[in-house]
Amino acid sequence: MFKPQLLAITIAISGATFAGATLAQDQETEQLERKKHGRAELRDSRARHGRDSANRTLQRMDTNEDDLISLEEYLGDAIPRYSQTFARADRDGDGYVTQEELQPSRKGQRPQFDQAALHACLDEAGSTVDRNNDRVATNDTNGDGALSQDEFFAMLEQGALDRFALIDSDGDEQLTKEEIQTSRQEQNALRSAQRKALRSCIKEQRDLAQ
Ligand SMILES: [Ca+2]
Ligand SMILES: [Ca+2]
Ligand SMILES: [Ca+2]
Repeated sequence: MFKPQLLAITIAISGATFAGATLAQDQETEQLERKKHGRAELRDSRARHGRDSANRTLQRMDTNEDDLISLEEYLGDAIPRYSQTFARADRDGDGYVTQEELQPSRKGQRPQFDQAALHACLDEAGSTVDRNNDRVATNDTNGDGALSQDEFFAMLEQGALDRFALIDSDGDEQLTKEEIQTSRQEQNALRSAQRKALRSCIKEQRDLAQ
């Protein structure tokens, strides 16, 4: 069920700074729900949650109330968050985002494992997770080795455009509730496949270390 291409896009757009938080939140919610419900009920509740969340997204972004989200409405929702995202990424507050600042924090690292072997295992499992190796290089327009606010905003803008294109499956430059819902379901499935690959690769590394 892996769609490597889609997965790559999903990961690339989710980005280092926000992906971790969302994932942790998802996992926490999932664990809580799993405790409360059985598996079948969990599936129902997920479907309900998916519908509700697509409805909420539509309500929030659809400023002209035509039940569709145009590219303009989509970007209008994303742009106000750029400054906050930049401020969070620029950890030392010098106005530039470096490659080091884009790396996951030490807390999220797994130093007890051979990182190269872990990555090889993930690659083999079909996980094409973008490990943010060249986000600075890719977006550093003036080549000074760091991302200015303008360069960072341009990167976020491109991410939003890519995300819109990914959701807009019929390419009519309008997002329907169904397109949002389907895209959420696909992303959730990809994320869960990804988590599964990570779990099994970590287990493999742990077994090897013993
Ligand atoms: Ca609209
Ligand atoms: Ca900085
Ligand atoms: Ca569409």
